[in-house]
Amino acid sequence: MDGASQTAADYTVVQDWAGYGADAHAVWRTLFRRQATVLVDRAAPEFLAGIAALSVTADAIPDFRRLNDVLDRATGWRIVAVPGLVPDAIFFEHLANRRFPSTCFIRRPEQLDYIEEPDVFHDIFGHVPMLVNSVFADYMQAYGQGGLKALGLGSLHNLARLYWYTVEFGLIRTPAGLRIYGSGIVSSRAESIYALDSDRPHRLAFDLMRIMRTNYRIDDVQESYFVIDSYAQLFDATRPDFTPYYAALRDHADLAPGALLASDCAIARDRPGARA
Ligand code: HBI
Ligand code: FE
Repeated sequence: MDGASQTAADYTVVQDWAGYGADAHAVWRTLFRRQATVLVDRAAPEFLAGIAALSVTADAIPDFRRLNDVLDRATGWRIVAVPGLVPDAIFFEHLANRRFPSTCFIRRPEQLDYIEEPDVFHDIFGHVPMLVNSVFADYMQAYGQGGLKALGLGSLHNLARLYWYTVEFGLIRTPAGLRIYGSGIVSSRAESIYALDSDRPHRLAFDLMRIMRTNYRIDDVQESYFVIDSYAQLFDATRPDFTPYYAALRDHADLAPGALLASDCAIARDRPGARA
C-alpha cells in the first residue's frame, strides 16, 4: 500500500482486507491455533469471551469492518487501521476517543515466536478482545486521556510503565488461579507459558506507584508481573489526577525490572489442576 499518499493526519489508513494473500492468512491460522491451545486454561475468562463475541477464529485475518460492528455495539470502541507505531500524541488521541489503532501487516512465517513491532496478530488477537469488556474498555479510554495529560507534564515515562505492566503484561487473580489478560503475553506462546508456570519471574500485587517507578524489558520475557484482582481495581486506580503522583515520583529512583522491595506483596502461582 502507498502509505504516504493514504495516511491521514490521524495516521489512519485503509486495511485493504482483500489484499491479504493465502500466505498471510496461513500465518494468522498458525498463530491462532497455537494460542488457542495454550490459552484455554491460562487466559482470563474476559479475554476468551471477547474472542468468542467478536467471532475471531483461525480461519482468516479478521476484517476490521466486521469486528467494528460487534465492538461498537458492545462498548462503543472502534478499530482504526494504522501503518505501524504512531506518535504518542496520536496514539493517545485515538484511545481517548475509544478508537484502537491496529497495524494491518502480519509477521513473516520465520517470525512466529518473536517480532519487535506490533503486527495485526498482536493488535487484534492480543488487544481487541479485552475491549469488549466494558470496565476494561473504560480503563483504556482513561489511559488515553491520562496519556495526553502526561505528555504535557513530561511524565510519559511513568505512565507508559502502567500500560506496559497492565494492558501489555497484566495478570489477574481468579477463583481458578492466576490468568493472563495482557496482550503482550496472550500473543506470545512462550510468554503465555512462562508468565504463569515459571518460578523465575516475580508476581506482585498491583501497586500503581510501584509500577510507575519500574523499568521494563522490551527484548525478553518480563522479570516481574503485576497482578490485579479486578478490572475495576485498574479503572479506579486511574481516577485521581496523577499530577501530584508524578511530582512525588521525581524524588524516587527508578527500579530495575527484577527488583524486589520489602513492601512488595508476592502472589502465589496457585494453579489448581496445572499440569506437572
Ligand atoms: N502506536 N500503533 C501503535 N501502537 C502502540 O501500542 C503504540 C503506538 N504509539 C505509541 C505507543 N504505543 C506508546 O509509546 C505508548 O503506549 C506509551
Ligand atoms: Fe500492544
